[in-house]
Formats: sequence, C-alpha cells, structure tokens
Amino acid sequence: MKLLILLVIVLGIIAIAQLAKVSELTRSLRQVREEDISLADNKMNAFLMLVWMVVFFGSTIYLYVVYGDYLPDSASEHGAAVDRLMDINIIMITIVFFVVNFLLFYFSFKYYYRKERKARFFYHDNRLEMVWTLIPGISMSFIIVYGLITWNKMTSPAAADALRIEVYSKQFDWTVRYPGDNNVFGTADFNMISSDKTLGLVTPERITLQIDTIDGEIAAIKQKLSEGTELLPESWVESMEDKIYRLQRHKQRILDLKEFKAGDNLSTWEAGADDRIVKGEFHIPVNREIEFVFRSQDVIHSAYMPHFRTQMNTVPGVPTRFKMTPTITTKEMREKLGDDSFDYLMLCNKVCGVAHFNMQIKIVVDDEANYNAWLKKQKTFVAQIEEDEPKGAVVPSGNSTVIALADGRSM
Ligand SMILES: [Cu+2]
Repeated sequence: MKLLILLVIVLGIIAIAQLAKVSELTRSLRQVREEDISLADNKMNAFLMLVWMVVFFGSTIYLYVVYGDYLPDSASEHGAAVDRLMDINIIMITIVFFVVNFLLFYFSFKYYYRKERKARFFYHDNRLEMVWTLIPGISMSFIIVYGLITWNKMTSPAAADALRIEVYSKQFDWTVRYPGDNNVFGTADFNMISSDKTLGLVTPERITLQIDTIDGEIAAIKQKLSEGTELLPESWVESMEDKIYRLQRHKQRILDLKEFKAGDNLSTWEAGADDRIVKGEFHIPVNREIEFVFRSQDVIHSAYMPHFRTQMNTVPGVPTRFKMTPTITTKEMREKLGDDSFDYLMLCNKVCGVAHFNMQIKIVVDDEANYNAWLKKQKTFVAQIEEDEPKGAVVPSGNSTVIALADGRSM
C-alpha cells in the first residue's frame, strides 16, 4: 500500500514536470516570453485567491470545531475566570483573523492588474491613522488589564488560615511538604542538601555531620600545605587557601542556621520536626484556599495543574507561589466524567531533561474529613528520619545549587 502511494506521488511529480515543459514549449512556439503575463493569467490568479481564502477559512473553522475545546473541565475557583479570559482572547483574535484575511484575499481578487486602471495615491490620512492605532491600542490594553486583574487574584497574599503546601521539584520528580500542626515549615537550606536527602531540611544531627565533614576537609588541606609548598606552583597554594576560605564560609552559614528562628520563636529544627513529606501522590481539601510554595533543586521546572488552571515555574534559588481553591473532589469529578480511573495530575510543563515526559504527581482532592484522615496517616519528618536515616548516613554532596529558604530567606 505504502509502495503504491509512493508510486502515485512520484508519477504525479513527473506528470506536473511534463505539463510544465509542454506549456513552456507552446509559449516559445507562440513567441511569448515567460515574463509576459496575460489578462487571463491575472484573472486566474485573482480567482485562485478567492478559492484559497475559502479553503483557508474552512480548514481554520474545522480546527476550531475539532480541537477548540482542548482544556479539561475546570475544578478551581479561579478556573472560570481564567477560562473567560481565554475565551475573550480567542474571540478577539478570531475576529481580527477573519477580517484581516478576508480583506487581504478579497482585495487581491478585486484589484488584479488591468492595463487601463490607475491606483489612487495619497500619502497621508489622519482618520485612517487614528483608526488603525486606536482600535488595536484599546483592544491590547483591555486584554492586558483584564489579564493582570485575573493574575493578581491568583498571586495576591493568601488568607491567614489558608493551607500552605510546599512543592519541591528536581529531575525528575515532585516532593510535597506539609507544614505540620504548627503550620510553620521547617527551614530547608541548600547547605543541607545531600545525595539521598534532597530537600535539605535542617536537623541537629545533619548540622553536626556537615560541620564535621567541612572541618575534616579543612584539616586535610592544611596538612598538605604544612608539608612544604616550596616546590609547588604559587597558583596551587593560592587555590588551596581560597578553598579553605570558602569552606569556612560554608561552615559559618551552617552555624547561622542553628540560630535562625523559623517563626513563633521556634528553632529551624523544632519547626521542621512535624513537617510531613510525601511523594507519588498528595491530597488537598476541597473548598479550602491553598497556598502553593515552589522550590527547585536543579533546573527550572513548571508545575502545571490543567484542571485547576494553574501553572508556575519552579526556579532554583527563587521561591515562587500562588494560591487556589479546588472546588470539585476527585470522587465528584470521577462521577461527573463517568470515569473511575480519573485522577488530577500535576505535570512538569518545562522541558527539563530526558525523563521530563514522565515528571508528574497524582493529586487527590478530598473532602475535609478524608483529607485530615489521610494527613494523619503520613509520617512526620522526625518519625521518618528515625526510621530510615541511620546515624552518619548523610553524605555531603557539595551541591552548589543555591536554594532559597521556604520562608523567603535566601542563601
Ligand atoms: Cu521538570
């Protein structure tokens, strides 16, 4: 079958080439130059302009009908506002598209070249200038202002009793942290990131371990330097001294963390002890305002939740955030769609590496009671590390990615 199609295409191309040759020959027989264009040629081109306009408009309308409704049902409070904004934009773009293209093709048809006809020339028209400056200007301002109002609704400060959730991205998964009963996140810091514990949460044991490791490195370099540096290049000695300086600075930053208060006069460690960290899926309560705070370990990812009409870049070193209120539970949405396997998802929407396509996490929207029951079942951070972090297991990775603290303090 494929061979047959290929054969038809090849034969078609040959036929067109032969036809072109025939027309070329007849022209030369009739002693007509190639660049001489007859009235019939112009009329034909004008007519083809109209034909193409119809095909062009027809295929555009077809695409609108087939693919126009591309977003899933909205399931958040601001979802309706985002959809309205999108609709208004699409309507305006569609009107402009049809008007401009109609004029383009219709005028090409109407004013095809005729010898006796002269074009009217005028060099300036104030009214015309006004029309094509003011109409796009006002339309654009409307889109921008309306868009900003909607955007501000999603990014303005969350209510005091809003649920705060931290979403942490790295190649190639999502980790979600709940602040625990005190509603204060434990401090996370890039100095505390290790190959197995990527969130960089601060604990007394990790502080001691990191400081011991740094002290060890400094001692080793000093030992090397004391063995005599006369035969070594000066640049090497300088680079070692520089390394000592950087290690000492790193150590001081870790020591500062000990003193840092995370809020309510809690130490960084006390605040984080009851944090809950989950992977694979996370739950949120329906009809409650949720403030999402995003951090990233390695590159820019983008947290995209299509049903909630939200998307936010997660940027190493710069915490980002927005708020939203889910309005339909997973169970209700399954009933609505008649699909028992339906799940809300958070997807990565920034091409971030080889496994980007599979960087996703399931979201379950529960009613308040089910949400609380689920949260209670999740282990607190302190319980988790007692279980799976044998003493001395933390390996400093030397990761130099700068990550801001969840509370806005950046290091
Ligand atoms: Cu990603």
